[in-house]
Formats: sequence, C-alpha cells, structure tokens
Amino acid sequence: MGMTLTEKILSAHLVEGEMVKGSEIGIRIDQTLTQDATGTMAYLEFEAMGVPRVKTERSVAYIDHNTLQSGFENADDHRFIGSVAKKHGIYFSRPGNGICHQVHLERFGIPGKTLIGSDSHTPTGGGIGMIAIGAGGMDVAVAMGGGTYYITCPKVVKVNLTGKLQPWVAAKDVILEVLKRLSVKGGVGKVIEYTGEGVKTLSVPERATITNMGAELGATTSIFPSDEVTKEFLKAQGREEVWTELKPDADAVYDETVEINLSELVPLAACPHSPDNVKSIEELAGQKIDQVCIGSCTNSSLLDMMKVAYILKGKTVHPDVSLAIAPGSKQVLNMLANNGALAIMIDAGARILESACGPCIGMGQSPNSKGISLRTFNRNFEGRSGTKDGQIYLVSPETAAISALTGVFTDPRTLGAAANITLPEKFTVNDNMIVPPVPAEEMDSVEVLRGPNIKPFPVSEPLAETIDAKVSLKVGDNITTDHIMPAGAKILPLRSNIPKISEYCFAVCDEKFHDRALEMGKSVIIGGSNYGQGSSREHAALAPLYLGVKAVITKSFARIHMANLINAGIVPLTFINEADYDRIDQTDEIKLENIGRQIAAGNVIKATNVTKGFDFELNADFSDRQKEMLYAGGLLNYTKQNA
Ligand code: MIC
Ligand code: SF4
Repeated sequence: MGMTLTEKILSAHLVEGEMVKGSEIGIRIDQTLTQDATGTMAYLEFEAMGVPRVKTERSVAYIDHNTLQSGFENADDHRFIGSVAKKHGIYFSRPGNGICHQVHLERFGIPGKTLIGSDSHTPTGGGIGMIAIGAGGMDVAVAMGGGTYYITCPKVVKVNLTGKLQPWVAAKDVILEVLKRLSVKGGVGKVIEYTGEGVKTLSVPERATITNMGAELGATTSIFPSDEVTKEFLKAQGREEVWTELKPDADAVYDETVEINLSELVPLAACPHSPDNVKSIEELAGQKIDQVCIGSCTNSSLLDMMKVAYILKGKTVHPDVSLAIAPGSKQVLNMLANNGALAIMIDAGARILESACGPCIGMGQSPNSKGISLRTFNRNFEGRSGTKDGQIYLVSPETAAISALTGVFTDPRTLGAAANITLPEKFTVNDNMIVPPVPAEEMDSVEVLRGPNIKPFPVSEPLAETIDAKVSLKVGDNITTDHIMPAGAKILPLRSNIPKISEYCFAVCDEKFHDRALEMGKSVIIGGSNYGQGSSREHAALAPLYLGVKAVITKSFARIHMANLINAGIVPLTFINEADYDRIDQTDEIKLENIGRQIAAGNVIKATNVTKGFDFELNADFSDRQKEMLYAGGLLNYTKQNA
C-alpha cells in the first residue's frame, strides 16, 4: 500500500511506537524554534535539564512577539534569550529580523525535516514540505536536549486542489474555505495534506499561508509536497542545495478527502469571533470599516506586500480608516524599501510597523470601541486585539488593501484584471541579524544575563492519592488559550513571571477567578468541547498550576493544550457522558479517589460530585508515558527521574 507524504516523513523519523493511527508515536526532531513570549520559559526549562549544548541539527531563538518594550521586562527577556542561545548552541534571530515563521521559512526550513516550535503556527514550514508542529515550551526544551517528541499518530486528510485561483482570489481564501468546511475542531488528530493539479499553481508563500492557518483547524499540522516550485523558492533564497523532491505515492490511502476547485473560490472573511465563522466578501460588501492591519505570520511575505503596494499605488487611505502594515521579515522590508513599494505604502498613508507580530497579539494598534477591523491575521478571538468589543474580520491582503481605500468591505475582484506580480529570482539575502552560537569549547565564557522579572517556573508535585477539590470555574465550548491566559501589551511582559501573570488567568471570562482559585487552595476546572484551542502557550497550564488547579474536566481538548496540561502535571479528563457537564456547577466539590491507581487500571475512571451526591465516569485515555508523567507531576519531574 502506498504512503502519504505525512507517513513517509513521520516513519523516517519514528523512534518509538508503530505507525498505527490513534496510538502514540515518538519522533526524532531535526529542528526547533522558539519565540520570545514562550522562549524565556522554554530556555529556563532547558537549563533545568542540564544539557550543555542542543542536540538538534538546527535550533533558532526568535524575538518577534514582545517588541513593544514598554518597560524593562521585554528587553531583559531578549538579553536572557540571546545569551542562553549563544551559550548552548542556538542561533539567535535579533529583534527586528522578523516573525519566526516567516524567517524560518526563508532561511532555515528544509523539505522532509521535522521541526517543532513553541508557537502554534510552526506548521508554516509545511509550505516547503516539512513536518512542522506547534508544541509547548517544555516539549521544545526536551527536543533541544535530544529527547523524543510524542504525538498521536495522525489520520491524514487529503485536500485535493484542482483548477487555479481567479484574479484577486487568494491563498487566504483557500484556507478560509477549508475552515468553513471543517471548523475549528475539524482537524484535531489529523494532518492536512494538500495534493492535486492545483498545487503547482500556488507559490511557496501562498502554500505557507495555507499551512500556517491550518493551526486554526486544530490540526497536528498541514503539508504541501516539495516540488519544482519549492526548488525555485529555495534557489531564490540561495539555498537550493537543501531541496529534495517529496510527494505522496500515487496509490497513497487517505482517511478523508476534501475536494477544492480553486477556480470556484471567492474572496472570504472569517467574521467575529472565530476563524471558522466564514462569509463571502460579497455578503459583507458596503459595510463601513474603521481599521485595516496587514501582516502577521499568515500574510506578510514579499508577494503579499507587493500586491498591497500595487493596490495602494497613487491612492490615499480612506479618511475614516487607519491602515497599519507590518512586513514579515527584515528581508521583506528591505526589498520593499529597495524596489520602491515601501514608498508607495507610505505615500498612500499606511502606518508602517516593525517586522514583528505587533497587532496580531494585541501589541499595539487596538481598534476603537466596537471598531470594525479587517486583518490579514489568523485569529479573531474575542478581546485578542486589545479592544474587548472590537469586531475583527480575517481577510486576504488583497481584500484588506482595497477596503482600506474605500472605507467599506470591498470585493478585490472589482480591481479587474490580475496584476502580474511574481516572486523574484533572487531574494536579498543578508543574515547579519542572526547571531550564531559560540563553539562548544567557548561556552563557559558566555554569561547568561537574567533580569529581575525572570522568575523560576512553578514546581509541580507528584500526583496526589485522591483529588478532592471544588470547581473554581465552569466555562463553555471553544475556550481559547487567549481566554485562559490572555496576551496583549499589558500582560505579555509578564511571560517570565508566572506568579504575576497568573493574576490575569481567565480574567476575560471571570475577573474573580484568580482570587477564588487561590482561596480554594486546590481546585478543578470544568470546560466544554475543544477546550484550550489556539496558541501553544504553556502559561495557560503553568498559571493554573500555580493557582492550585489539579484537574481539568471537559467534553474535549485541543491537542497542544492537553499536552501542556500533562507536562505541567495537571490531569486532563473528558466526560464519557457529555450530559454530566450540565450536572456540575461552579463551587461543587468533586472527588477523584485513588486517581493514580484508577489511571493505571484502565481508561475509565470514576468521579463523584460530593455536593450533588452522584457518581460519573471520565475518560482517562493516556499512553503509558503520559501516565508516568502524571504520576511524577509533569514532564520536568519525569525527565529528571529518568535521567
Ligand atoms: C499566538 O498567535 O497566539 C501566539 C502568541 O503566537 C502563540 C504563542 C504565545 O502565546 O506566545 C501561539 O500561537 O502559540
Ligand atoms: Fe505572531 Fe500572530 Fe503569528 Fe502568533 S499568529 S506567531 S502572534 S504573527
């Protein structure tokens, strides 16, 4: 039987388990990346493991999230990460060099390799045929130390692309169409593999937009084949030698198939407050808008920016609209400056931002009250923009640029004939903002620089015999990590200080949660389905850990967050009978007797609602390794025990 591309790369990296769908497998990781908002913790964890030098083929530390620096905290973190990287064998991408995923694709990604990153949009690398997966910081730390990375052996979904995109219909519209069909939980436990005749019509940056935003499906990752188009891209980056051809076997068997005729797609928008709440621009056309933001790891490539410049040329941004543009990397910004496109944008009235995440993570450019903001980003969760009642729509750069001029939702197809914009034969390559590590023999000469805001991570304890605790919070479906541990300009500087950041834990849902949880001492959280969707931030597990949360009981979990809970030693459990969710209220007392023994004995464990006087069953479907981690109180304790 033929293999999918996903299966080929995974089996070439398999070090534990068997390629049986649904079972746990361990894979070897070739490359890692971190960004600064998750990186400080990840490197503290790496240091705690005591491994002197990274054992991967390539590890890179990026600074791109916390670049507002409204206090000393961010700059201290940058210095810490820079010095740790230099010492332990990690390449350091300095602030200003760009967004991790964009830069990694340009400068480091290699077809057929495995990459994990402490950021959920790491699947961007799938655009050049990598198996690139978002993970928690602790998993990345372990992989840097040469440890195995574990995932559930995924089902593989084939998205068969036919036809060709019509003028002004974009890669963003492809992924929005996939989200419309599959929803934000449709990808859980799956890898989305793109195949078909339509693939060759898409450039690498377009493919990367699609794999990047595949994160919003909840998928393990997404991947395109590595073909002539990939080769041309790598050649233009001066890295042709890393190219290899990669494709699925002709008789590969897929678990599901989705057919998309590119020729039939139209410009789309994800409406507030979910990436799968998709409507056509035609339906929204004419509605007034307040803000447009172009950039983020989804849509900030040179190709995207050139299309935007083409649309803005000789025009002025509508008087009622604020337009912000953040090119994705120094390479992109530099090339725009040299070819005149930057001048066109400035001339039209765009507010040019540095090459970083910026408004995507609420680092500035929050819209006005109830403001309608069109963004080329990948997430529009409530409050993420920094304005609680902001109305965020996710659109293509083409739709964003034309709407910035008209002041209303505008279908970019009204622009008429296509613009002839293609990738350059040569990108401007200058890696002067990437600092290599010192050689191993000089590592002792590097001093690691720690600022006063960098506090040790909370220590977790081995699993208690019985968890007997009250429900400190009950929440509904699709709770994101932006609910659990919000980001934004005010809170992000606290990422290296868990006691302080935990004051904001769940503040979006219930401002009293922090105090209540501390008062209870230990507690349990009750959630709905797809709990923990969105980012990879392990702070969404570490802050609850610090606040005494011992178990989280839900209808279902998102992949990365569930792994982060186990890594933190918090027990994630799901209802066998979803109706039991309705029978539990906040402050009810829940008892999980002999929990360790119950987990060891089987997949189903018994729980008691002491307050209401009934028993109910929970799913505890853990691999042996996950069980060991839970007994030990998390990944770090487990790793130390096994060292
Ligand atoms: C995001 O887009 O939500 C982030 C900010 O990039 C996160 C990482 C973080 O919270 O630091 C992600 O996607 O993993
Ligand atoms: Fe940065 Fe936004 Fe991409 Fe997250 S989604 S890595 S915040 S640009």
